[in-house]
Amino acid sequence: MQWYPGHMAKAKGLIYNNIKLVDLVLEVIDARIPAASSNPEIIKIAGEKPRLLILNKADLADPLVTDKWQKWYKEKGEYALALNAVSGRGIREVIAISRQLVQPTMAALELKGRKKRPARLMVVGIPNVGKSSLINRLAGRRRAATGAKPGITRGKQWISLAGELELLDMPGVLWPSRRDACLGLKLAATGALPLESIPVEEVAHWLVTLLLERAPQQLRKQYGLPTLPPDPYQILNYIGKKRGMLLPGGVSDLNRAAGLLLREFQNGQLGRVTLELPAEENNNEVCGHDPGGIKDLAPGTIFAGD
Ligand SMILES: Nc1nc2c(ncn2[C@@H]2O[C@H](COP(=O)(O)OP(=O)(O)OP(=O)(O)O)[C@@H](O)[C@H]2O)c(=O)[nH]1
Ligand SMILES: [Mg+2]
Repeated sequence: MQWYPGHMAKAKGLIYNNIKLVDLVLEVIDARIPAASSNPEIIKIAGEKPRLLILNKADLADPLVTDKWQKWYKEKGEYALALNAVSGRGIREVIAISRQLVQPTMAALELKGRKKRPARLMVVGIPNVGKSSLINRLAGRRRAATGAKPGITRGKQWISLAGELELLDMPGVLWPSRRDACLGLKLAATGALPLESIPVEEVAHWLVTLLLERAPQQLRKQYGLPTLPPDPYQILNYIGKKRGMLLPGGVSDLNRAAGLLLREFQNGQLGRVTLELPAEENNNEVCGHDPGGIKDLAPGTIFAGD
């Protein structure tokens, strides 16, 4: 994934142009990092249009913490639904709430005497949160039918959904915007940044620190650790030995062990763990140690891929 200012400007332009056409914005965020994966700028861009937050990859997040996030959003007057866009769990609610949210707009149009039309939806979100999966879920076979036609224009495609809804067949790619000290670490740990572009050992060190706090037994079980040493590097060292990731001389290859741990975390093999709690003051709790070189980078730089 390459992401640099040129692309960012283009993505921004696409969102500005398309958002005018829709009645509801579905912002897909990662249920494991709801704050770090959302972009509050979308609220400004969307203006008066309602927004529905989709806490996607809910199957990988701690369900109790997801409940807390949902309550937290509700208190702020926002709608947030948990979803697994791969299995489809939660999709019915997404459709039902979407219909409710567009209802006032559609009623107002009708009052003005406008011709009745389906309500229009657009999916937005930062890279890798599951925008395409959601579109496929919502559209089902209908999308395949549209895409299968030869010579399809590159212009806008609307997919009609059940319940008088229409979906823009193209997600709006948002850019991460939070100036959170842990932003880079959180995006890297959840897979929003490719492993090749990040200092894997630093990210794994940070993640293990957090897992020691939130999911110590899962960590222990997954790697057959007899005890849990407090130093994350010792744990990575153990994983390297255990999985046969050795450097010449028989020492553990920490870089490979770190990559393995990140992949297994991203696959859910270390259990359902949420990396951020809803209270603002808790978001930086495990960033106490120096998260290293990627914490201060501007969002555009994080995605520069060089
Ligand atoms: N476990 C799990 N994986 C998911 C879920 N939704 C999407 N994924 C996976 O996450 C990865 C990214 O999903 P996409 O739908 O391609 O995400 P995207 O936002 O369109 O990504 P970009 O187009 O790169 O910005 C894929 O490997 C999906 O299978 C989910 O709810 N649960
Ligand atoms: Mg996509």
